Amino acid sequence: MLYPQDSETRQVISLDGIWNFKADKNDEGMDSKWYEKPLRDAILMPVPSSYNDITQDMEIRDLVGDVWYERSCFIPEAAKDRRLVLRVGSASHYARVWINGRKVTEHKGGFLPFEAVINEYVNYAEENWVTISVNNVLDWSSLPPGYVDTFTINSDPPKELKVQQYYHDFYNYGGIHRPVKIYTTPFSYISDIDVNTDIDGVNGFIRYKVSAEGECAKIRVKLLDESGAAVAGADSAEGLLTITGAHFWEPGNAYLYTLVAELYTPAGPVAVDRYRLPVGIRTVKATGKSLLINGRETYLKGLCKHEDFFIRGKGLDNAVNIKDFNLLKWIGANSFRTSHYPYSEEMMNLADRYGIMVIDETPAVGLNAWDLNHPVFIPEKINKDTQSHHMDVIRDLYQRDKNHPCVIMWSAANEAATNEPGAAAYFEPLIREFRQLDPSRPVTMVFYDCANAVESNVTDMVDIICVNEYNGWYLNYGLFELARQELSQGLQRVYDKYKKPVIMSEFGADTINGLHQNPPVMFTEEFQTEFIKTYVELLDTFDFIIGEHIWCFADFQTKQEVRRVVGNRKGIFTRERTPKAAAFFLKERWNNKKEAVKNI
Ligand code: GCB
Repeated sequence: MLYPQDSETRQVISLDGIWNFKADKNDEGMDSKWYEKPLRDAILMPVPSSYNDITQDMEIRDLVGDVWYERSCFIPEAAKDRRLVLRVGSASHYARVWINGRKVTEHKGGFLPFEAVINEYVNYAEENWVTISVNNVLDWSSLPPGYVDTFTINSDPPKELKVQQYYHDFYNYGGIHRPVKIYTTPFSYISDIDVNTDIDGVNGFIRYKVSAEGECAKIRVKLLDESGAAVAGADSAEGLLTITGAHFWEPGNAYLYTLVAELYTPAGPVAVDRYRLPVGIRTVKATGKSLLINGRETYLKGLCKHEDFFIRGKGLDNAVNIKDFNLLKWIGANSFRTSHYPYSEEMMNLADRYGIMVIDETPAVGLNAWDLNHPVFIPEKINKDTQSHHMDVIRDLYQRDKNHPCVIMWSAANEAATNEPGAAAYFEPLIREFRQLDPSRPVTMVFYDCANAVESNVTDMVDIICVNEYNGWYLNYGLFELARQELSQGLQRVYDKYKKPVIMSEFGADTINGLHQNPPVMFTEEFQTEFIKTYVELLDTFDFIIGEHIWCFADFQTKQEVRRVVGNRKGIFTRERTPKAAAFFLKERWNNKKEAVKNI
């Protein structure tokens, strides 16, 4: 799936801005066909943004159900001979789209884009109305999964209170979270591009395939270096480009070539469609104890992130994203995980450009009730429907992100109850699918602690084992020596059993910015620093550990519960991106620790 872009043959019209909005508090919009007429009593709502924190209305914040968005737009007459595609970057979690009252498409899943050809729905040189309903309900077939509890409040008249329940630890923000665009292509157009890169000594290779729809007489490709000079090219839809003395894409040194693909029809010598794809030449490989990037043993230094900020919740914010990359650079990180769902395409584009490696994760989080007496991999809960949606997500995620050099591995899930008997049959086809789609990248999964990784029925299926640990925080509170000893034994057991590289993919402590005590106690900045220091010093003693990702980058919003003080406070940065004391410790450590350890 190609990211919409302007070119000589394509145009992108942004529908971002202020939309009309109505929360469907009485669940009547669909039956009353709100898509047929302008919304009544609508309020204003920014797009992209979560709607939850925009108003002062708690009922809107906590709504479980549909919200409606609507705006007008014009399609110029000049676009009449173009294919028109409406594309929504993401809407959480179920979206239905109408144009001028006619249903165009619907889409399940809150973290991936969807699009539809809209030529037959639009008026030219006349106002068009786009209506999108977005439902935020999580059920057992969605990712993340959840369920809704319903209570009756004995008011007069009595009212029904719906409460969304879920096991994952981030706020269930809803709304249109990523850009909405209409883009044009010619009717004969480039529909997809696949690239796969390889290296040999100083030379780079790009195996490419350009797919097209409509009439196609010829496909031509040209590879430009960063100065714009052509360094390779071919007159075929697929093939191999050789770049002698290539610049490789490396962490911290992100060289991007541009593959210009052109489509010619029998009509003439002028390209009817042109698409420019950034390409980074690099290889990724997992071996016994190592992760190799371009054949060099590489250590991941970084943090897990969230898409989360004040007011806009999970709405795309380019200012925050660029700030975050500057903070990653400042602290000396070379990587992050898209915990716990696919991030925006805009974020992935930035990671390519900043040279930050990404573990790309599906939204499979919260597949765990944390209670062996209440298993979740059973027919009434995480079942065939969940699995089939998970499969769709894997295919769509691969299609969206396959060409990003920043993506160095796929993560199938976070902290699922993989020790339950039903988990293996659930995950086996999913992990197999990732592998079949993409033999060029390792597949991982995140286990909730060493014991889980050792006991789980799934661990053996992945190439790299990601382990989260909170020993010293959720257990053995503040007992650093004991935590270190147990963690050491646990990690050794994981490696001894599977003989695969291990990433310490989460470890951290809630820390309220400005709280101090020495010797350290929980929640103080001194404690967070000491906790992280204890872990990383231990990690340095193992040769099978290929990376450390702190939980987490910044404080973030969660649902309300007694463990959380206005959200999860394990950030190394506050939610407004102020460094806590541990940030300075990590900056010192990471800036002095080489990511490329040795050539293999
Ligand atoms: C975890 C989860 C993460 C939580 C974190 C915590 O293991 O993967 O989503 O936010 O722990 O802080 O409890």
